Amino acid sequence: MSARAERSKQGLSSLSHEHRRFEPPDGLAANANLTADVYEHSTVDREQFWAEQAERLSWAQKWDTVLDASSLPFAKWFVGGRLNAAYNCVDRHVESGRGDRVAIHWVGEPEGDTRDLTYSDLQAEVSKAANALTDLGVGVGDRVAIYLPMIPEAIVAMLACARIGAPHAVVFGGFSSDALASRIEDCQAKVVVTADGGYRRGAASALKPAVDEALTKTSAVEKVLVVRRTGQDVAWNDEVDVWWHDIVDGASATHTPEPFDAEHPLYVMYTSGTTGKPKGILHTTGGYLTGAAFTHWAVFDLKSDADVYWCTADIGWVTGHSYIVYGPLANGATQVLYEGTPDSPERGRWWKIIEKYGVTIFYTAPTAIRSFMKQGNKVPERYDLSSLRILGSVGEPINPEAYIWYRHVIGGDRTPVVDTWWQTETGMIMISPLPGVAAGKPGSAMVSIPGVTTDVVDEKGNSVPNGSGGYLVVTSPWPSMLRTLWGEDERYVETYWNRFQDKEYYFAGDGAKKDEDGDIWVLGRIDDVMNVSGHRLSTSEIESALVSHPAVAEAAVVGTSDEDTGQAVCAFVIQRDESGDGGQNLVQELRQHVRKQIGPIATPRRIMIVPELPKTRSGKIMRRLLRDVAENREIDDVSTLADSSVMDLISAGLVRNE
Ligand code: 6R9
Repeated sequence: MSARAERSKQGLSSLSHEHRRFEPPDGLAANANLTADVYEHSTVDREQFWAEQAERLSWAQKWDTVLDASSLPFAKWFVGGRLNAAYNCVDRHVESGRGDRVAIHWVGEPEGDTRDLTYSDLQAEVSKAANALTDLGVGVGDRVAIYLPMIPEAIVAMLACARIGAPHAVVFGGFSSDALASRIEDCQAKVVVTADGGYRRGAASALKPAVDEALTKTSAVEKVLVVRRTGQDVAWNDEVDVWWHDIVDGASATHTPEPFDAEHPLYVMYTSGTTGKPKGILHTTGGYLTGAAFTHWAVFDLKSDADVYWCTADIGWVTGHSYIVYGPLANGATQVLYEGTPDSPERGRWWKIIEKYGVTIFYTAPTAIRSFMKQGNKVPERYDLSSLRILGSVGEPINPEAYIWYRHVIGGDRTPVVDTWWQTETGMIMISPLPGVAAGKPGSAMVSIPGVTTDVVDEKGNSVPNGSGGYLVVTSPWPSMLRTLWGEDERYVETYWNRFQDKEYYFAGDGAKKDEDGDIWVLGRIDDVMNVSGHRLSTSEIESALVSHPAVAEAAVVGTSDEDTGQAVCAFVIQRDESGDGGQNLVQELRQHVRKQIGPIATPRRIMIVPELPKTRSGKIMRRLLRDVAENREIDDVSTLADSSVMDLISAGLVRNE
């Protein structure tokens, strides 16, 4: 092994100090949807395996060919098959006698503002909305932008689009009018579905003005369909604006869904690239729905007649698409949908909802878990969370301390934690432990789910040995893979498929490590991997070390350029509520702590105690901005920050800390 490879291995092996293992509880393992033999079964004939999973859906016409890979990376799945996604998510459950089952327990942010929708209710609502959209002139293939708060109409609108074959482009309600306008323009949306506003942090927050402004920047839109949610005043243009209650509520509740080709576009979801224009990820119908339904059933061990499922994502993100709308509803699940913020009107709001509805499966993000950790154990301890049986995590690496806290304080040490790795592009969970099979390792997403083949490879695309790190790739097509970038076939090929010569691998843009058992640890985006004196160090690894110190609630690490070492480690740290006032002693102590946990090479050059960290609205830490602060640069564009005043707080705090 070269000296460089040896050094790189040392850097990566420091994660292996995590030796805790959590076996699945006996009861869960004995009744699990999947057992260990599924892995072997899925590899005997991968296409046959996915064909079996596609049988979970109702097809108007069965496919002739499972996978057409003749013009990769433009794959086609279930070629010749025809189905309707909305029929699969709604009508068929009613037809099989499950119409009275609650599909959605909706919880508005104002307390007591709740609504339950059964599958029959959903069928009527989706049918009405499909008829109304048709009346507005939306036809097969037309795009509809959806810009709504977390209210049932958001799901209804998505399914109504799917029902009439009009691909939706949901834009997160927290995005600005500029972001909305550029997305509408890119996909040429004919109709926008929005609301007067929604409730956030205890107050009505307006949405329609952003749509009005966006319409001054694009001429694609013909009609705006507006849900009345808050009752606040809105500007009105009779030629364009239509109230939902005027045309949807009165529409016929009967609508016959037409089956579409398996490869008919289902939706476009925009996601930020590293720079420049957002990418319009295109998902199609048959393969996507198969992947979302199978993984939701397998990874969460869903028992659709008994479980109450809750995913806290917003429908403006892919997690909301696959694991609030398409996966759970295709499976006939009962789920909670919550409109507001986790701490409104009080810090225990989420736990109160879990107690009230007896939530059994809970899926959230590490950033939320860490912010609850920061508040201490007393808040969740006031609630009865004993209904929970499986916890999930998604969106970023979950550091072992947060994993343990989640399992212990929220899961009462009973619940497996499934750390699920996937992306907008993959459409479905790709790497995750199966809760009835795996002995969970805090911090590791473990292995590819059955039917998926991933690997960690070097620069040339060669598989690295256990104990080493490299690039995370998917080595064969999967049913819910993105089909292209909207209107940008070339960028699709360039961004994801051209990284390795002679290898048709999907390049995920994440760094990962295989431990001695061959289990995968996702280290984060490759631009978050630092190189300090030739050692490969992961930002998340150092963040984990910092968070494992009792005084630290949350940490973000960036690599800053350094003449001597290439990059230097710079850490931003939020203190726990309960701990002392921090300052120089704490900074010294944390340096020592990281030194001890990982090694001298990882010792942060600078540690800054800050009150908040800059995050995107989906909760990802914006390391780019922190890098600017650390390198004393002018602070870059903060337009996608959830709260742009955070940067002022950090800069003010820095003056104090220097
Ligand atoms: C589903 C979603 C995708 C990126 C992905 C990776 C990070 C997601 C993760 C994870 C470590 C996990 N990511 N899940 N990193 N462990 N369990 O988040 O989609 O918004 O497209 O983000 O998120 O870096 O590449 P998306």
